[in-house]
Amino acid sequence: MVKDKPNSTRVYDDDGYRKRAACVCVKENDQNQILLVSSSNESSSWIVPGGGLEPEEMPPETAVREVMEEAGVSGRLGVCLGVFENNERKHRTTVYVLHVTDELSEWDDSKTIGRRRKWFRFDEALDHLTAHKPLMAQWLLNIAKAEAPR
Ligand code: U71
Ligand code: MG
Repeated sequence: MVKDKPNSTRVYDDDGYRKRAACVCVKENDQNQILLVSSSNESSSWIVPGGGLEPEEMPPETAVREVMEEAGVSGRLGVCLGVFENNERKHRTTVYVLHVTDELSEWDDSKTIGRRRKWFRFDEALDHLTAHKPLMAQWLLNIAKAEAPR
């Protein structure tokens, strides 16, 4: 099922959940560094970049596209951490690890909505997400299990 919203089209699964994809962005040579972006609605809170699938898109494409749009970074797509659902907001997000190798100085959301990005130590990123997006904090805890680098 698809549904239009301004500038994009939302895609839903059979349960009526909106389909999303996202990347937990880690530094290529230092997996203890996690990149977060400012929230579009609340610029003082930090979130994991991601967004809704477009029609015909597969989750890995969406994840890479959203991270470029929202954070202006790209790199090597790593493991899939799983599909995480938000029952309150009715969406499901397929989450990948992205090993970041390239950072643009300007990107779509920096120019259009002044979205910021920032590298955090793993524990700092976890604290921010726990405070404002506790379900996203779970994504981070999964990376520790999936790649066990620290
Ligand atoms: C917002 C909605 C929204 C979602 C948006 C959320 O714009 P964004 O990419 O930063 O994320 O805002 P956020 O996480 O930055 O605070 O949440 P909010 O609670 O602030 O209204 O998410 P939710 O409420 O559904 O959880 O989703 P829609 O449905 O309003 O578009 O955008 P999302 O899912 O990332 O999509 P996209 O493709 O625009 O990036
Ligand atoms: Mg988004």
